[in-house]
Amino acid sequence: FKQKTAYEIMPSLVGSEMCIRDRMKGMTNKKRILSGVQPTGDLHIGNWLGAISNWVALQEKHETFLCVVDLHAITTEYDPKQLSKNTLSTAALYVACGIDPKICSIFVQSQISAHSELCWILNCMTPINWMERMIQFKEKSVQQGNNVSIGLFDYPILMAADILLYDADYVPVGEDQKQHLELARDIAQQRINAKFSKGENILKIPQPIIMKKGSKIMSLNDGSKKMSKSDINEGSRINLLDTPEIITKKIKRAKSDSYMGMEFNNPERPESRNLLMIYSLLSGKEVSELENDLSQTGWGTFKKIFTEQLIESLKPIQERYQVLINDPYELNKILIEGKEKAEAVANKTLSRVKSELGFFEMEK
Ligand code: AQP
Repeated sequence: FKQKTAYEIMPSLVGSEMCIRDRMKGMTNKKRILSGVQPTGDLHIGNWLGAISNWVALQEKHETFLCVVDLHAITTEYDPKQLSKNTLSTAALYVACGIDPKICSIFVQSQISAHSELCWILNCMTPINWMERMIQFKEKSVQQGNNVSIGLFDYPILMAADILLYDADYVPVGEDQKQHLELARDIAQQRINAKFSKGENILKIPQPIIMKKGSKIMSLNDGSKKMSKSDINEGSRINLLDTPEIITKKIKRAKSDSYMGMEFNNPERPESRNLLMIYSLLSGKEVSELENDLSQTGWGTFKKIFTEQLIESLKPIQERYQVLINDPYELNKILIEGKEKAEAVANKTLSRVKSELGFFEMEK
């Protein structure tokens, strides 16, 4: 996998104002990053190409906090027997994908109670009609039928708490999370800073980082639908831990069309566009070069080349994952160290928010 460097900080959102943390920071001048993935199942290539690979590209130059957002994972139906296993496996995949635990803090969200506490405070500050606009809630609640939890509705506020606790400058995410990021900014700016700051801002206003390529990898069954862990059809996605046999089978069955040659910009061919994008990201070749090379190639041949590339790109991740998942001592150590660093930052922000919002403080 060729590391991407082309990303954009959403132009409409530029301008992260100074906050109290900037004045007090001292420890490092690096800009801070916060991001995470829910342990709702096996991570797929969309999570990798749209989010985790960006963290890898950014980690050297930023102070990076990466959580496994397990509190988010219970906002939809889940299996308690799988939660802890998926949490560990997600953390191991961060490292297997190239995150260096020596320079990044990797931790589990539910281990730091400040996330839930700040979430409650932000709940009380956020107008309900802001929440009713959230597209992901609308989409996911349709899938849940009569079983929609308050947690699912509240998901974006918990996400805002995750981000704001770390005074994150940047939040690298896929396209689907952009609206949630905008909400976090609005809550911080309009409902906390504007109402309660006496001078400097209480909370940092974060900016999303969305990669120009790979920010929305689509389903293998429907090129107009996002690839997703919760899609009931397992064949709609390639998981990072899929074996070569499974990958081959899934790509063979992936939706194609009746055209000859691969194209990127034909609106009638979303599946061709999606696979070309993935192939370009994995091979490091430009889409235009691929379109040229593959203009006379049929789906059968392309799928074979594509499958080989996928298997080759995922192999090193799978090998590193196997080493780590079989070394619970090492994984635990990474998560303990990550938690210690993250908790210190989170608790500091929470105290600051509580103090500025008028909560009673014990005499020391
Ligand atoms: N298809 C995708 N293409 C690019 N980026 C994606 N992300 C998710 N799907 C794609 C990005 O991965 C990060 C982690 O996502 P998440 O697990 O926190 O939740 P999600 O966005 O809801 O991802 P899924 O896979 O669709 O999970 P489920 O089905 O459990 O909801 C985010 O940065 C996201 O943008």
